[in-house]
Amino acid sequence: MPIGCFATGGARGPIGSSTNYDGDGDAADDILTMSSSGDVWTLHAHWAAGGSASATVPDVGIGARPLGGHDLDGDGSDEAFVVLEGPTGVTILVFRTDGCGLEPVIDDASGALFGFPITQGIGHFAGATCTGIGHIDLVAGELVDAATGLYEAGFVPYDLGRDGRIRAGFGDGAVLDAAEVGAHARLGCGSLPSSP
Ligand SMILES: [Ca+2]
Ligand SMILES: [Ca+2]
Repeated sequence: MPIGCFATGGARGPIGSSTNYDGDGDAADDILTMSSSGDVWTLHAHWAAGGSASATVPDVGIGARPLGGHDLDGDGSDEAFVVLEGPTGVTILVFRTDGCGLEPVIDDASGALFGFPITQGIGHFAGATCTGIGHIDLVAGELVDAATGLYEAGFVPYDLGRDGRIRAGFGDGAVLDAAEVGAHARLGCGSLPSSP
């Protein structure tokens, strides 16, 4: 049983929107909060045993808030999911606990932060499903035939490695009707809200 993360100093307790998760895997609830100062947004993990860790959240549009935790790679510690609010939907960023610090999950192909959209707009949609330890499937599609209401969708599986980098696998395509789009245009990762 891990003893959990702690540090001397650092603010303890929620600042604005907060949510519980277990970022250090000690089975005690830690707290995720967001703060902003000018254009700089910062995610904070407040450890149950005391102290906190933080990471800068880049490219925040309208606003950002912590969504909650899900152990994406099965190492016993929750990854932190953060919602970036945009004009046409939301993008989800994922942060992992590295030692007792917070680090963003990196897209191995681009070297940039890994982010995925959850949207359902006019003629397009995107969603994501956690499909097993280390795996997340992203789906996105567009309306291709207004008369029949059929969407052309692509599914791509991603694997999160213990190095904190996430890698795309081979994608697959499908044609979906409106009801199927509604079922896929959401987040499906454990107890996280499906429509962030
Ligand atoms: Ca904990
Ligand atoms: Ca984990």
